[in-house]
Amino acid sequence: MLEALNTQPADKILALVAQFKADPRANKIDLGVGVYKDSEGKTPIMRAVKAAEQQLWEQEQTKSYVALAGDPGFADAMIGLVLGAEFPRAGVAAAATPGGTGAVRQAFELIQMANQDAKVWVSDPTWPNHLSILKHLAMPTRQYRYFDAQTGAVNLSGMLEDLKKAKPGDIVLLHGCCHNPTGANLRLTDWEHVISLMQERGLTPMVDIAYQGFGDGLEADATATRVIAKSMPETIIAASCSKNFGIYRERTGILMVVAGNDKSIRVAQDNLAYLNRQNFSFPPDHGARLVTMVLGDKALRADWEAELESVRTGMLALRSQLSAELQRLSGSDRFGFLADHRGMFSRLGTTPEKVAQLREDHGIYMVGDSRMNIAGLNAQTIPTLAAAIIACDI
Ligand code: PLP
Ligand code: TYF
Repeated sequence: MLEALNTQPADKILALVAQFKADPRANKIDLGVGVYKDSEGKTPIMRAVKAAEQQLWEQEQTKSYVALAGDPGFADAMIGLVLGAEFPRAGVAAAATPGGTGAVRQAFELIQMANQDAKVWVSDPTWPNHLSILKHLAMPTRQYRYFDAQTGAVNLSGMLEDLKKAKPGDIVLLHGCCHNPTGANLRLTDWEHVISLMQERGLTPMVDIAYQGFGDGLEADATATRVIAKSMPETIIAASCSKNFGIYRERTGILMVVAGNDKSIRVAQDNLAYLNRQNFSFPPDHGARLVTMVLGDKALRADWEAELESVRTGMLALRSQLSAELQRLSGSDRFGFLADHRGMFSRLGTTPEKVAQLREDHGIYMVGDSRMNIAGLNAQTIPTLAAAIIACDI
């Protein structure tokens, strides 16, 4: 049987992790996989998460199953975090999933069950796993223009022009904030245009929000998602807790479906639980419980917010320093976009050959499309990176 299988294409981001590890150079710099690192290169367990974990260890009485859609308390807490405390709970169906990726996968399957012909429109570029899962599910997929390589900003007119070709019932996959891989994001006024177009054409938004709190702040990063959910008749939201709670390996995420009428919510809730049962039955609980504890306890929540805020402002400082250093060395403003980008990533906007040159000649590892993980830098490595970028004539 097994000889009938073909080997599968490797995940290019994850392949880079192994390549970096194998590089013996002491001064190598890892700007690859999207995991937050502090100035010492460590990915810490957040203080509030550690405290919640200790409480949980002391208080948890059973490890029995929870529910197919996960703990309703987790759904309540996450709906509050993503959609805001005022958002009507009755208008949301939700199910816990293994990570944000699990939510993306379940969302695609839900779409497929509802409408086999729906095309999923994704940004060009988008997170490679979006395309890979869509391909695996054999779902019709289209790309809309998104990134303007000249300016390093969003190509809004190209995006709108392409989305005008979408048919009623099609899905538009949007990054709620901190676009991966480019770092370029829509402004609120731009979002209004996208929303109007989706309304006019009868399109359904699917928001993937994996970096809430990494861009402009916890509330600001959720604004677009909230406006979409309020403006559209139906909205699908896949949220990840991996980055903002630093609980990557706990596999914590949630799929939400927002709709205007009770019947739709009931049937969506039923289908979310059904899909969980088909794919893995009960979702993991440990990370979800920690998130619920942190969000539900005043002191833990305040501490978590403070730590997340220092992560966010730290990355912003790295952006400014890199942009300023490149301005100094290049004598131009052409790297100013690095300071305007938000989240963990920025697309430098150079060729795979130059990316290979940075790796081979300078020990600097970034994804082949020139995506850099800003959190992989620190005050000492920024001048090295800037000098290498100039030396490679980028
Ligand atoms: N969506 C995007 C755009 C991402 O960058 C990520 C990566 O972390 C995810 C979803 C989901 O991540 P996870 O499955 O680790 O929660
Ligand atoms: O884009 C990233 O680097 C993160 C982490 O298959 C990641 O989202 C990368 C690849 C992957 C899963 C997660």
